[in-house]
Amino acid sequence: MLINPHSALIMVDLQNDFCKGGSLEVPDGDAVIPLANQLQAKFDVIVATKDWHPKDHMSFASNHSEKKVGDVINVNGLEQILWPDHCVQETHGAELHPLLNTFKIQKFFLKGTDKTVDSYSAFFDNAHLRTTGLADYLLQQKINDIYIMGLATDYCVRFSCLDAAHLGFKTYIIQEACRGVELNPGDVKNALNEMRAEGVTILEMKDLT
Ligand code: VGL
Ligand code: ZN
Repeated sequence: MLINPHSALIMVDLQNDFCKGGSLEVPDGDAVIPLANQLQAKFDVIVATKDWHPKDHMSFASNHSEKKVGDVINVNGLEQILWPDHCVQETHGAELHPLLNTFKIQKFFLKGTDKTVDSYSAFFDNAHLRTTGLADYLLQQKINDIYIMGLATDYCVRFSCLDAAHLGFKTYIIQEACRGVELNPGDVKNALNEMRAEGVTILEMKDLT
């Protein structure tokens, strides 16, 4: 398929902590980095997100006594999964994967910076109270179509795709260029089905050549 000129590539959380040896390693997460580099050649508007937490972030199990990774707590009425400490601001784990090309990235959008609320989506925090500025940025550049890839399929990629579709962007996910945490078997498949049901188009790399 042809990529129309009013398209943007959004690369989600291609950070060390989600890759091999990282604290919240996504299985085979590194495999998407070369695909991110290939995809960038096809786009003029390219943005990237970074999960960017203060070290006292409430999504870290370590910040709750008597809780462990994987436990689910309730924060202001929202379910919150507790994660290992990850993507702490200004640490190696929060840096982009060293093999990711960055010279075409126009702007970075940071999420999860407020210690009181998590933020999976590239657009809004999980309570949908604050925006990251990404939607306005894309609208200013007359973007209609959004292509999303990155980590992790069942969390940040999923919620970014759902918000993009709900905001009215024509939204594509490049399936092979994403990997999931898969805390429970089937999470990635379910996430893709949910996205499809909400109007997101699932693409393969070969569809874009
Ligand atoms: C993510 C869990 C916690 C992600 C971020 O990037 O998908 N997952 N923080
Ligand atoms: Zn996080």
